[in-house]
Amino acid sequence: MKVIITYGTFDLLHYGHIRLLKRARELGDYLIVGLSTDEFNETKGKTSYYNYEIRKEMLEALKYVDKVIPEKNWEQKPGDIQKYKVDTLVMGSDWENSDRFTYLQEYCNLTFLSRTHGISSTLLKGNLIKEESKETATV
Ligand code: C2G
Repeated sequence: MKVIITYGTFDLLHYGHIRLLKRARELGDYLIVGLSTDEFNETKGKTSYYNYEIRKEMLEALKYVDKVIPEKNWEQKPGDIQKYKVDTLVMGSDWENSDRFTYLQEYCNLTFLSRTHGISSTLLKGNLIKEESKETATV
């Protein structure tokens, strides 16, 4: 069984995430997602709109995702790769050549897939906050 792993925050799940997960799953037979915990997001300088439990619930509802594990730090990846006998680590192209990932090629294959343009959690969060402030202004 070819095991694939990917990591991320996956906040405000959108079609950019879905296209990444779909393509990652198509590279093997089983897809594990290392989902950034709220605490880890803080170290990444990110505050997600949805907390870890909700983001996990949404990912587990996807047919492309077979297992979700917590991503608690940058250093856990070699251990995850060995524990789950990962064949390939997949990330979006924005991570290509990042030293957060290049060293992992000694543990498994690395594949970077093109990032989907025009959509991001940050964009959606900004729109959400704008809409919410409009609603409160009209109340
Ligand atoms: N992604 C994408 N297209 C988008 C947005 C995101 O392909 N429009 C991909 C990213 O490249 C990443 C995955 O979806 O591979 C998850 O993106 P984020 O939730 O933004 O994850 P990130 O903050 O990049 O965290 O250890 C790795 C980190 O946890 C990655």
